[in-house]
Amino acid sequence: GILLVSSLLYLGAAGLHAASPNGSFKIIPLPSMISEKADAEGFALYSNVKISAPDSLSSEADMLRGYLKENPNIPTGNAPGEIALRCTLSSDSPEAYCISVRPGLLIIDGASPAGVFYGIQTIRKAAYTAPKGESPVLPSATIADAPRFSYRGAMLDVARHPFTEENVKSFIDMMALHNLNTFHWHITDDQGWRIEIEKYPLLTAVGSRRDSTVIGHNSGVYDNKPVGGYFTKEQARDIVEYAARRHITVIPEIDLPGHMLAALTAYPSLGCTGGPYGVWGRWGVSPDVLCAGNDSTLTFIDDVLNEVMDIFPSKYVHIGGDECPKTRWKECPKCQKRISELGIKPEGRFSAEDKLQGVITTHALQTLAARGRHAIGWDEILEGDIPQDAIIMSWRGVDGAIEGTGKGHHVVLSPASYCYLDYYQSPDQALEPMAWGGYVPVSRTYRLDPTEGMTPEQSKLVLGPQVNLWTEYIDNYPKVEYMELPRMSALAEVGWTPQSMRDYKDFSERMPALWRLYNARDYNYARHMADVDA
Ligand code: TNX
Repeated sequence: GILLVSSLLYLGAAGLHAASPNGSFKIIPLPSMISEKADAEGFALYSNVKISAPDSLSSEADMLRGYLKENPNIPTGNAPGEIALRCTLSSDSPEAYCISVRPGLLIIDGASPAGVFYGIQTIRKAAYTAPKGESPVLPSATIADAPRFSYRGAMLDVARHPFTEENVKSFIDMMALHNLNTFHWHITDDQGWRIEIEKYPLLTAVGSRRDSTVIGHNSGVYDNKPVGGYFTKEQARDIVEYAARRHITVIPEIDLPGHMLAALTAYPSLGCTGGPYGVWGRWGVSPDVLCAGNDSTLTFIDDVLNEVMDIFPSKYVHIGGDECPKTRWKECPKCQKRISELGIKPEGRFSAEDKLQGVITTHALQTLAARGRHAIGWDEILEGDIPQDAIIMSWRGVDGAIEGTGKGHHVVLSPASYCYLDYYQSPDQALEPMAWGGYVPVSRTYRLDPTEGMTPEQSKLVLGPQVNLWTEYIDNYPKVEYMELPRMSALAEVGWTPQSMRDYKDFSERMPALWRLYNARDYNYARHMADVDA
């Protein structure tokens, strides 16, 4: 009798601690190295687990606590063990981290707070690999991880349709979950100017409002519903800070000299014809652009960029440069005078007007350089003679990236045919919400290899990939999520995981765990990938 009782006691005591692992690591983006041990015991997660961290990691510790609480399967209770955050790892990449999981102790060691943050994201995702309804017990394991690229971006266009500060923060959270670290904020365009600039109050007073929006693909029929909204400097600074806590840099884009109709409407003297202009309610490329022969244009660019640099501390500022038709410049006496004064001659495939755009780009670059910043521009800026420190964002395919790196520029890859999330993600367009066109399923985004077709020298100049969401047809935030997810997860792996380890089938098998996280957060993701139990 005594023997039986004591052995039952023994089993009972062991049962309290010996939590058996109930799921192996299924992480997107796939870490560089995971080695799971076949221990009978693992690390049971509790939302009130002790988290120890130095003061320098208190923000990361708070984030971790929040992530544990967000998971409906993680219990509170008499939590055994401890999660220790450290920042002692030495690595070439500040974003590198190591994780050690043992019964009772889970250590996340980063090369910097950013590395710790990505280790936390990995644990956060691992906690969704337990079968539905079971509380997660992670297997004993060692993970060593670092990103392939230092730039992993997502662009959101708030010009075609404005979104709220809360929406933008939610977008930033969605990025963090996918280990993305650069938020490209497209904040001005023909259809709206959405950032406060003190020297030019009409940019927002006039340029942030349009009376009506065209229905569908430029049908010619308008809805007669005014659209407006902009971000104050204070709100923008708030967003910068919110992003920084998640190790995300905000890169603002002031798209120039094209896509400027909202600014021209506010200040008609900035255009070649003097207007009047109207904030556009249709889509496409406007022939009216900043006048290149007008001195006030360069002053305007300097003033705006300086105020933008006051708000955004990012090393890079995006100056647009895409789709700038030369129609007006060809007819404008002031622009033609400027061309002859500067002695600009057409050269090869470039007209004198193309090279005039290069003069404006170079001017903007110098304004940024005076404050230690660098310019990013869409691949069209390669058409002017531009300094080598300009960064090329390749969108019209990958050719801009290959040409750009060939000329010694750093590049970001966001080729439309892989990275444009305003394109359809299912072949069945009739069943999908309206999109720009095209067909970019999650498998297509996954197949981008940013250095393909480049020499090893060129490859070193690739900063990383980026997904872009243009919002002509996206007038509500749930649709933003629908277009981003799950394609953002494919981009995450393009940007993070070594190419030799990437495999679409393996990726698909890791998706259901991520979808459980999407469910817990109530993300409105596109579910037609497979009918898995997510
Ligand atoms: C081209 S990509 C544009 C945008 C549109 C987009 C629609 C780029 C630099 N310019 O103005 O919104 O196509 O896909």
